[in-house]
Amino acid sequence: MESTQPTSARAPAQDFDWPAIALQVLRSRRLDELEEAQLAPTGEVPYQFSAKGHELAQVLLGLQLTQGHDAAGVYYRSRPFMLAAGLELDEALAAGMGMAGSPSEGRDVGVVFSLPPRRGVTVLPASGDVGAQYTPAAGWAQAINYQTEVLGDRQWQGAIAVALGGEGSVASNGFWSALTIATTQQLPMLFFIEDNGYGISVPGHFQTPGGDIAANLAAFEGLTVLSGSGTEPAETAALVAAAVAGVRGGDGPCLLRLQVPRLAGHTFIDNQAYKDGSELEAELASDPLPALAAHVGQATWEALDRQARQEVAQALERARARRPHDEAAARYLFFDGTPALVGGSRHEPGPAVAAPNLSGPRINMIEAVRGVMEQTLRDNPRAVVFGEDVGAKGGVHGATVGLQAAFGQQRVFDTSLSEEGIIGRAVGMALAGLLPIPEIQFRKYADPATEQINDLGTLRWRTAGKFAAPIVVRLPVGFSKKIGDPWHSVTGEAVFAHTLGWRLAFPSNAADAAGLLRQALRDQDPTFFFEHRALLDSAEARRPDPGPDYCLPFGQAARLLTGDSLTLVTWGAMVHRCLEAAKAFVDRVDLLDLRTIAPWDRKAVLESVRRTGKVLIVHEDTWTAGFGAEVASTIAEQAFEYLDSPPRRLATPDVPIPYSLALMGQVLPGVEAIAAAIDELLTF
Ligand SMILES: Cc1ncc(C[n+]2csc(CCOP(=O)(O)OP(=O)(O)O)c2C)c(N)n1
Repeated sequence: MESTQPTSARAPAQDFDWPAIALQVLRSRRLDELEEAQLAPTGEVPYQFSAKGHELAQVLLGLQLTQGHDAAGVYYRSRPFMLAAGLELDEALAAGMGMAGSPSEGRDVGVVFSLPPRRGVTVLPASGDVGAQYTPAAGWAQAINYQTEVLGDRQWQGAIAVALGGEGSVASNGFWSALTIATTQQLPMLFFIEDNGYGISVPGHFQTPGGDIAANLAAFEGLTVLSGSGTEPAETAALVAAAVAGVRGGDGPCLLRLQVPRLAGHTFIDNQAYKDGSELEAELASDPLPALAAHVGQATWEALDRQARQEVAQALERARARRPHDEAAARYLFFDGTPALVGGSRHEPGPAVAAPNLSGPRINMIEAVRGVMEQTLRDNPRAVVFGEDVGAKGGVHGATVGLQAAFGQQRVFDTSLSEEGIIGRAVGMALAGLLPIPEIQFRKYADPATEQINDLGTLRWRTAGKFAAPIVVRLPVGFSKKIGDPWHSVTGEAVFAHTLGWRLAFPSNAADAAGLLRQALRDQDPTFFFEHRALLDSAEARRPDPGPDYCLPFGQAARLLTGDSLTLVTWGAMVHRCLEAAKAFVDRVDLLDLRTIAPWDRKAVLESVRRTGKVLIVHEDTWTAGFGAEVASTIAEQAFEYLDSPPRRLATPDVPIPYSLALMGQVLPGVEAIAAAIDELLTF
């Protein structure tokens, strides 16, 4: 095998504890064999992934991540690493069986792991999405620098973040996004690529030209690249040690590519028909175990193997004695008062005032948002604000003007142009104890971050409450007063309302914006915070500054008009159009501004509809499966007998927002259309 020998001056003349390494390798191997021979065929482990062939490389890595604040982003073939990081054999088996007492408590696939630190490394909650492990690891790496340089916490000195991945994952967005972040910022991050030549059945040359990511990255600036065997004990050990020591020692990021065989199918049901006989033979010939046996000596090897087999057999008994998981499946989606073991800001919030100060100076929505961020940065040293153009420029909407000058480039910073990177990095930083407040420049540009958004929403749930990454993502949304278009004018709240584990605020005025943002930053769940472009600097959304402690809990609608004939439910910029339209129907319209979409105030809506008997729901997001459908169906289910007419909706038809104002006027619900709908319903 071709190899780039470690050249780093930091490459240590390390004494490796070969018996300890061999024992971990053997435990992993015997575990895989047990599953393949017995537990997968009988269905006791219904979804089995073997790591045979990868063990040596991973164990060598795992045994070196002991700093205390090291972190690893792993993937489904990382079980040997997990064992080296402190996962018990019976936990590993219980995970595959879906039993209680496993890292996910039966919620996730048995090899999709997470682990609070046991031997010095935190295993970040893994994802089933190939490549999704990279950007959170980059976020942790950035947090290492933040902890030492900004917070002065010397315990983080020398910590590193590692992301493990197969060669298939080097084609993923997450890999490139993290590589950009780590190299441009010179973060202490190791990309640990286990190249087994196949992504399920697809050969490596589909993932990177020529199939060798190390060769292709040889000239990448700011990156140390190492490559070689992941199966020859001395060589693999030297490479892993050099990579870890270089990153720990401050050399900046490193990519280490190790060639390993995959000695089983992708999963248990994959028969590898796409490999021919000679290839399978060659793979068997590069099994790392015989070389390792020779390295430790046959007698020692055999004794260790007996020990490993016995441990695995005993672990099976213990795993089988575990209860099937019996906790409510709905638990841990949101914070329920049980603090996570890893992640979330431990900052003590200031006092909360429930009523806004009504005599403060009038502020617009963008000032309200900026003010809360400024206050948070001042009061909480763990708060960080970032996104595209938020640094020197102060954001394309002006929300962060002056913040970088006031708080410095490590607390308020521009990012590379990758929304996956913005959200994934935020996840890693939150797991490392910071409070990230990322901005996505426009709602539509959250599209590339979808994977990280979805994975974050289930992170607490997947880890049965052990991990949490509360972040508040600010997103300017909707049409602007002067212009529309399909890219900058999306609201799309229905998609986010459907995204599990997230809360969503959609304020219609400056005071609500301040109260909701402050509340979101104190709470423990990931939150989308919508800032409507037409309201950022508009007279209708201007309000007296509600004061520095004003907090507005989520799920509380505001009654803006009181009436007895029709309930009008709306949110965001449509609130102001509805207010205008309702002027012609004095005392008849009960107007509710939902203010938050997740959770939404069902109680207030149902109470109102039970009084009025009629309801109109108005929103800017498109019609089909819009959030209005959710509100309408809830009313139909829970207040049907009170209704005097069918629930009605008015929304943007299922077309994009056009550029020309005339065309835009055709699609957005306008004051006249709203008034006509109210009129029609009242006379129904
Ligand atoms: C985003 C995403 N796309 C596709 C898949 C399906 N899938 C699971 S594993 C895999 C191959 C990954 O290969 P590689 O990264 O080389 O790792 P290996 O399995 O070889 O260790 C694919 C395509 C997935 N899980 N996630």
